[in-house]
Amino acid sequence: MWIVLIVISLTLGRGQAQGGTESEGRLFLQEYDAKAGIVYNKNVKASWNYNTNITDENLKTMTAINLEAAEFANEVARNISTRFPNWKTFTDPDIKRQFGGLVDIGFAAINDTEKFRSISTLGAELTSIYSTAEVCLPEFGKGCLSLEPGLTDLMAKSRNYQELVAVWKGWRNATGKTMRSKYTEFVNVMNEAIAFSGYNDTGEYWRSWYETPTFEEDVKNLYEQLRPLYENLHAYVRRKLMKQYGEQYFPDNGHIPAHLFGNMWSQNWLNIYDIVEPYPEATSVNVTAKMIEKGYNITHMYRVAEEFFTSLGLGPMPEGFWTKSMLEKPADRDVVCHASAWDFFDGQDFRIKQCTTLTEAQLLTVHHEMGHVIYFLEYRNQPVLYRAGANPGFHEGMADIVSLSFQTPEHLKAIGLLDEIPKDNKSDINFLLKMALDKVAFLPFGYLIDQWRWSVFNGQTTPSTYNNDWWDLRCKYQGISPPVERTEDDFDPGAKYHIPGNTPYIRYFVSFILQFQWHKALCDEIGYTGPLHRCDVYRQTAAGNLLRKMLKMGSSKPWQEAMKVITGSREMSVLPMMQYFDPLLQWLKEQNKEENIGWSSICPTIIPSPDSPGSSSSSNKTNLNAILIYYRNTWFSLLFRS
Ligand code: BJ2
Ligand code: ZN
Repeated sequence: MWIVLIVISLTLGRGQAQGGTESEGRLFLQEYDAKAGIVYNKNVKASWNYNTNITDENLKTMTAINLEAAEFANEVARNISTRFPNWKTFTDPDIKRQFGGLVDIGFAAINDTEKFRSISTLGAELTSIYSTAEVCLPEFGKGCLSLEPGLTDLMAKSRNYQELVAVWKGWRNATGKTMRSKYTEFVNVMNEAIAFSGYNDTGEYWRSWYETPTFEEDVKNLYEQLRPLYENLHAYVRRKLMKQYGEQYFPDNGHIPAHLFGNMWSQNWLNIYDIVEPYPEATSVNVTAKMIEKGYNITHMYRVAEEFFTSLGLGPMPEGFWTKSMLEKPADRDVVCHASAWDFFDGQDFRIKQCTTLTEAQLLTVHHEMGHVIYFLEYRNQPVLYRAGANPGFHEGMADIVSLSFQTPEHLKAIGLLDEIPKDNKSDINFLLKMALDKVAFLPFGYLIDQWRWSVFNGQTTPSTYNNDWWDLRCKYQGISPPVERTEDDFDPGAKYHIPGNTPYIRYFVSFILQFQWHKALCDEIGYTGPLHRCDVYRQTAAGNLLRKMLKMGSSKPWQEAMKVITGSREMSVLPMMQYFDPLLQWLKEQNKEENIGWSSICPTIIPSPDSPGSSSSSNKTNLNAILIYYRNTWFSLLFRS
């Protein structure tokens, strides 16, 4: 009896001195999971309410609930450090991974409630400026238009140079320009908050989600390998656009004016396919026209996407998806139209919010958003903490992988959006060029957005050079120039959703690599032996099964392991993308024989504005920097043109 008592007290004593045991840790996580599901659910609901009905009332509620969620995260992290001070010595890697996730509470770590509240409020206000902006175009016989559908449609269809300038400039005046000082404040308070979590700046925090110390270098290398593909596309498209609009509009530095690509941000060039089509006499595909001819409506678009996934054995969308999603733009209130997919963390409620219209581009976005929902569905049985992509690029890769099958002539024929599958080479080049306008044109854009933001977060880019540094990157990577003068009164980054929306962007660059790797893996899995660009995995459950193995892991393991499950390798690689586009690259090189590929690295002058709101006009040093940059650019451009 004595001996037993001594042993028990020793065990307890030792337990207390060293903190909770591993099995207590496991119980703690179970309890956490049940509570976190409720907290997350409440938080997402409040955010949904704001995003689908922008009102002050909904903003207040969302911010209050955000604060509750932050308090919960803090409490959990505190509990861990008091009850499990030795959790890092636990042997179960899964418990350690979850504890690691729980103590890394991001912005919630800040010890000042008001400052935390301001992160939430500033983010919502910036998104609201973006989402409610309008541009009035009376000089072109048009009234006031919002981005979706009005301005997007004009950018896609107008071939009037001056009208395109007006839309491009009008959008930037209505959005970025009005949010400059708020954005500066937003950056400062986020950086201040993230320091409490031990990060040097917000960019470092965002990059930590990739669990790769060499991440920045890795993406740079991937980009460099793909650069020739982009440069060849750029040179070819430049020549076609010159023919369309006239050489007088093209600067002699080899750049293309940024408003001529059929897209507000020059990120996706699909809408100018008609201008750049290689062989007009061969087959090309006009999905929008076919959708209209076939009597598609909005629900039909979502059913078509769902059917693709169910044909692989994935999905379907749960019942509530159809009743609770916002699939069309409501007429009676302001909403955030930018499309998105939502996981409500209760294992049943999954929704899409999209101001859907009847076009091919929108049909692709429907597939993209539904791809996210498929990922949500597959990992719904994981602990709440692991209900995320293996890294953010994985989520985007999953969202986009279907687009590679969906757009093949084989697939479009199978679902009645194309009459005949073309077999000739010219039609094949037409098809590949169209895919390049979507997938290759995007690469530098996907890469540069966070180059800019990382530089803002780490202080290398200050408010006095926000726009200058933005255009340096647009010029360096995309080879494009603004069609009208830009100054530091403008804030062109703010005209792109993800800047006010505060969504990291490098995920999309990563996704554009991954989706080709996975597409190849799925095509190999089903025994496909033809050219990679004509592979369609529709109705192939073997492909669905392989994909599912990766999806259902969520973020429970480092992404390299999820990658291994699907591709057999732990690395990101550009080879499948290069293989996919190789026939086009060879063709483009031939077409570009007489062209100067590339462009001058000398960028347009962005005029500094010492007293622009948001620029730190009180700092002489930054003003001096801005002036120096002005002279540097002027000098360089004089030199170049002479
Ligand atoms: C149209 C698409 C995003 C996406 C939305 C808005 C921000 C995050 C989500 C997340 C998904 C998740 C988008 C598509 C390709 C390039 C980029 C662009 N909207 N988001 N909740 N795209 O990725 O779906 O839905 O991970 O949970 O922004 O620039 O248009
Ligand atoms: Zn996405």
